[in-house]
Order: sequence, then C-alpha cells, then structure tokens
Amino acid sequence: MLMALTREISPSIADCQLTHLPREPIDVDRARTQHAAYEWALVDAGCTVRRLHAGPEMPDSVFIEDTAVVLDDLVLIARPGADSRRVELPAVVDALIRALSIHYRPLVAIDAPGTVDGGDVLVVGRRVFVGTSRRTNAAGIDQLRGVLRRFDYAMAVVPVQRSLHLKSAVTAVAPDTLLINREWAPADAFDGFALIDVDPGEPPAANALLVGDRILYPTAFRRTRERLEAHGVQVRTVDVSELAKAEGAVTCCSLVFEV
Ligand code: CIR
Repeated sequence: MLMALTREISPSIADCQLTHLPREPIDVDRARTQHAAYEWALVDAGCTVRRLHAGPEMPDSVFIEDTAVVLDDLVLIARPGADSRRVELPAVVDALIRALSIHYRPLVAIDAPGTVDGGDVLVVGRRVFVGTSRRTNAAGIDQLRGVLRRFDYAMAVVPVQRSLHLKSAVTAVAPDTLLINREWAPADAFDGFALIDVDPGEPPAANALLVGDRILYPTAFRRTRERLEAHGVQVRTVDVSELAKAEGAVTCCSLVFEV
C-alpha cells in the first residue's frame, strides 16, 4: 500500500523561511484549498493520505519532505538547515514509526552539527543524489554517506546553484528519466538517466512528484508540461501557486512510501 504523510498549513505560514523569493502575502484559505486538492491528487494516484497537525510555532510545516527521507531499507530523519524548522521533527518521527510499525525499517537520524534537508535528497532506485545547498552541509553529507554505504546505496554529491534544494533543480519523472534545470544542477552528475530539460522560460519547473504511474505537477509550468507529455509522461496538474510564494512546490508537501 502506498502511504502519503502530509502536514497542515500552519496559521503562521506568512512567517515562512524565504531564500530566493521576496515576501508576498499568502492567502491561507486559498493555500489550504490548494493543499487539500493536492492531497486528493495523491489519493487519486493510489495513496492513503495521513495529514499531521501543525501549530503556529512551525510556519514551514506543510513542507514535510524536508524532515525525513523514507527509503526501502531505512528511514532517514533529517536535520533541517533552518533552525526554525527543527521543531517539526518529533511529530513526523512519531507518525513514521506508527505508519511503518508492521513493515519495520531502522530509523537513522542526522546529528548536529550535520544538517540535511529532505529536499536535497533525490532517491532513484538504489542511487541517492545529495545536493550541497545552503541547507545541507558537509557534516550532514558525511553522515549520510556512512549510513547509505551501510545499506548498500550508491551516493553521489551534486552541487546546487541558485536553487533552494536539489529537488528544485532535478526530480525523477520515471524510474529512468529525470526532469532537470541544467542551470541549477549539472547534467553530467546523472549518467545513465534520460534527461528532460525544463522549458528555458520556466526555470523553477523541475520539481515533479512521481507517484505510481504519473507525476503530480504544478499547473503553472505549461510549456514544460507539454515537453513531459511529448515524452509519454502522464501528468496530473495541481495548482500550488500559494505554496510557491513560500518557496514550496510539489515534492515538498508529502512523504510518499510503500507500507
Ligand atoms: C523553506 O525555506 O524551508 C520553506 N519555505 C520551503 C521549503 C520547500 N521545501 C522543499 O522544496 N523541499
């Protein structure tokens, strides 16, 4: 069974972290409506969705992807690079332990001074790509390397430029195909994969969430969507325009895994 953990939009989302975008007013009701539609798209794709509660002390709570990475053989508890986001961890750990209780996987946590944001960890089969963004530091990457080696995953470090996370620059749209903005992540890091480039007029369009036989994908990137469909990718669009003002996209709003 496919499970998706999501998290409520905090009433304080207006105070979210911002790195590359200017602060703009966020319509919280509209963001919540969009988020609910996103959750329905996950249900449509075959997921059982469990939404965690969020309080005002965690403005970025909806971006649950940054708190953990669920792999087939283990669960990695991340340590977000932004201090304000560490308060998000305990409830996610709790929910993961409960969700995975029958299909046990070891939990491994990144420790201080290491930092890793889940948005910097792209898992494709047994290959794991880790972005060196402002949120993921060398100590975090060293810890990850040790852990992944123990579990027999191949790990590669990818420098990220001008984007918040690795997965703002590249994501998987099929088991052997990646969607990429080569200006933000170097294409030669991904040997063996077919690459689809984002449309040059849509730099933030590389973030797609692959769930089963389709991707969830922002309505905003019409031209890149045409490219994806021309390559045979089945696209289910979701409007995430309010969450985009908080520098979020589609992968960041869920943790999707088999239970
Ligand atoms: C942050 O800066 O942490 C949030 N405002 C946005 C996080 C988006 N997460 C992601 O792309 N994985």
